[in-house]
Order: sequence, then C-alpha cells, then structure tokens
Amino acid sequence: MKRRSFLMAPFAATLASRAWGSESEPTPYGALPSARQLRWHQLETYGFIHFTVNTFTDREWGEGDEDPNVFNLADFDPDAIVSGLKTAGLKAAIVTAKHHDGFCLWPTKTTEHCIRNSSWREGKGDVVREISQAASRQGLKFGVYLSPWDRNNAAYGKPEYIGIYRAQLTELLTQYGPISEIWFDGANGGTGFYGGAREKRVIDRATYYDWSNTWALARRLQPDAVIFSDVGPDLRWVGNEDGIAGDTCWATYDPVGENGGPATVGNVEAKLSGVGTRHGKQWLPAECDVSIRPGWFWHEKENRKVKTPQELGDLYFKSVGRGASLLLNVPPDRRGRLNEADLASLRGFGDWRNETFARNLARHAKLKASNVRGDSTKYAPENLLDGDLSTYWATDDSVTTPELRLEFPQQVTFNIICLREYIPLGQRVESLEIDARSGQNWRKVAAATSVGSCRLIRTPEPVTTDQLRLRITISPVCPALSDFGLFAEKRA
Ligand code: FUL
Repeated sequence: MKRRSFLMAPFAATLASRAWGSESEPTPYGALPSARQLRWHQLETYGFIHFTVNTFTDREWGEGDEDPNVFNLADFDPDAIVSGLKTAGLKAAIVTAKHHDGFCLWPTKTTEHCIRNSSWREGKGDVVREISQAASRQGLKFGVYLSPWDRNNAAYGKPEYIGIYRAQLTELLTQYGPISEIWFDGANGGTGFYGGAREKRVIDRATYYDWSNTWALARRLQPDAVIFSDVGPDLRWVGNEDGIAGDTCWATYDPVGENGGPATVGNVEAKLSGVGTRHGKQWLPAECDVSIRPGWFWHEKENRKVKTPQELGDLYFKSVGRGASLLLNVPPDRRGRLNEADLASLRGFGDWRNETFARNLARHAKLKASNVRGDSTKYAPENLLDGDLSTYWATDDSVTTPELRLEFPQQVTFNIICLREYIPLGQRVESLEIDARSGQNWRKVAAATSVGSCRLIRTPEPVTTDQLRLRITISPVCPALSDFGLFAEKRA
C-alpha cells in the first residue's frame, strides 16, 4: 500500500473543491502510441550492425559488381558481436541483411549476389541466421535492414524488382524467428552495376516502391515488429545521422516533403523530423541512428576514430534524453568480430550508464503535490518514485499547471534529472521548470519542453539541495507523469 500523499496547507482549498468522480483515468490526449510502439519505447538503446562486401572493399556504398568471394570471414563470432553490444546496454541488434550493393547476407533464392556464392563456408554460411540466433541466446531482440535501392539487380527501376524486393523481405520475415524492427532506408536510385548495364537509374520515390503494400506485407508476416522509415509507419528518422534529436522533440509527427509537398521515404523535411509536430495526427517517435565510427562500415583507417564513452554518453542525452531512441552502429571487421577499440568504448559507455543510473537519489524524498487527481492514492506522486512506469501522478482535469515539492531527508547532489510521462495517455506536458531551495529562496536549476517517454536534463553544474520544486508551466490538459529521478553522473 502506498503512502497517501501529504498535502500542504496552501493547497488544501484546491482539494476541498474537487469534483466527485474525478478519480477516473484522465482522458487520453492527442495521437497515442500503439502496443508495439509502447514495447519499442522500453528499448531506448539498441545496435546497428553494418556488415557486407563493403567491409572488404573498404567502401561505404558498394556498386553491386563485387565478387561474392570477397565476403570471407576469418574468425566470425556472432556471440562476441552480440555480447559486445550487450556490454553497452543495447537491447537489440539490427543487421544490414542487404545494403545498397544488393549483396544478401543470407542464402536467398532471389539473387545470385549473395552469401551462397561466396567460398566462405563453401557457400553454406548464413550471417543473418547466426546473428539472430546469437541475439536470441543473449536476450537481445533482432531486426533487419533491407535496402530498397539495389545497385546489383538488373531489374532495379523496373516493376519486376518490387516483386523481388518483397520476396527478399518475405524470406527475412518468415525464416528468422521474431523480428523486432524492420529498417527501410531512404537512400534511393542513382548509378550502379544493375546486372552489367552500369548506368544511372532514377526512380519516382513517391510511387515506385508502393510502400503501403510492402508495409502491409511486413505487418502480416511480423505483426509485432516496428517499421522504421523517414515517414514511419511506426518510427521516424530523426533527420540526421549524428544521433541527435531536437531539444524539443515531440513523439507526434506529420511528415512534410522537402519542398513542402507530400512526404515519402527519401523525401522529408529533415529539420521537422528532429522536432516532430506538436498536435500531429500520428504517434511516430524518432529514432536517432549514428555510427560509433565516422563511417557505417568498418575501415582499418578509422580504428582510431571510434567515439569515446563520453561522446556516446553525450549522444545518449541528446537522443534517449529527448524522448527518442539511440540506434548505435558498431560495424564488425574482416574477421567477423568487433574491433577492440569499439569493444572498449561500448564497455566504457555501459559502465558509465550502470554507475550513473544505479541509484535514484530522489527515492527517499517526501512528496507534496499541489493537487492529486481525486485525492486518490492511485494518482499519488509517490508513483513517480516506485520504479514502475505503469503508475503515475496525475491531477484533476482542471489543474494543468501543478507543482510538486520534494523534501530530502539529507542534502542530495545531482546533475541529472529524469522525467517520464505516462505515454499511453499521450504526450501532454509542453513546458516545465525545476527549482532548488537555497536558504529561504528558490533558484531555478532546470527547464524543459517536451517530455514524452523520457526527458533527461543535465544541469551545467552539480546541484546540492534538500528541497526541490517541479513546476509544470504549460500543459493543455492535466499532466500524467510516471517517473522522476535524480542522478549524479559518474565520469565516463
Ligand atoms: C543511409 C545509407 O545510405 C547509409 O549507408 C547507412 O546505411 C545509413 C544507416 O543509412 O541512408
């Protein structure tokens, strides 16, 4: 049984005048997340594995004319790849089953440009299967990237290619167990090998792929998978490849094309993708993709340019801390393993996360809310500290800008504030401020706009206090917050 929240005298009048029956759950606000999006929101950080012929040809975009024999792994260890991701706290692995070069990392029936024609393991290897199995053994989810642009395929640009592409997708979605995410890239059309034609092929992005039917197929085959693209339907691209969401980042989003017209895969106004659309019609949260190295694929010359744990920590604040997810690419080398430099960074980042977020310094705080919905324990502010994201503090419908005071038994010193909304009821809060008590005065120490699934605020200097005040300053409806945390950052 939770403690009933203690209400301070100045706020008693608000409660006395509350309407009977307001204990019912607040009415959901705006576009809402689907069940599969809610599951995805819990992942927050997961890994990308860019791996193909480019790893051997030292390129970022293969032409599609590679000899399949170049793909020859000296010491492939899928478990070591997955455990490397796991040390960083990444919860899933998304593998480039086919990149723009068209080389398929599984023995597909749809093309000869695939692992079946590589002498590696006498053509019997299947990288997609082995990584999916290693992920499942180690409790990570598994996703696939299947490039729509195929610089090898002779049919690319013609209607037949769409059938081939869907057959590839069908193989991936039916032969490799549960798929958590399907990644559709926006890079499209241009020069390539195209079965020997070696020419430029330009497609109409708006019509060529008939995306709605491809996505319907994906939904039918893997109903629980989230589908990512520039425009959803489940997750949106954040508009850059730096791993950074807008400081204000709404989970709702109505995409707009580059010239203000209709948006499609490969044609979105990238600035808007980072911020989203307040009051947008769709719940389409942002995913921040970024590589641990300058390139997406492994290159020897980049072994010394691996992002440091500290840099990864900064990206974590700018992605997960803004309600988006962090999709961190870590490309295997020619052995089929992660390079030692990448492994060291992943571990450092994981240690930093574990140490920094191990203990919520607010957990012993006494809470005093200016209003509690129906004065009911169901909506008490203690729900913010119970570590359970399915419980939340909410106010009466008429109270949209409440205050919450936190009194600590001893002074606390922190530099990170974590807030989460109860997103099954939509994204509600638009702005908030946080003050620390110093002597008789309150000093503003933090402010934020959108909250959504997670907002992490890093204060410029550590704050030491025994009292804090959270003020919701703008919200169109009563807020519903599920989590409040204070943390002291450990050095990365
Ligand atoms: C881009 C591709 O062109 C890059 O090679 C990489 O796969 C990145 C994640 O998406 O659009």
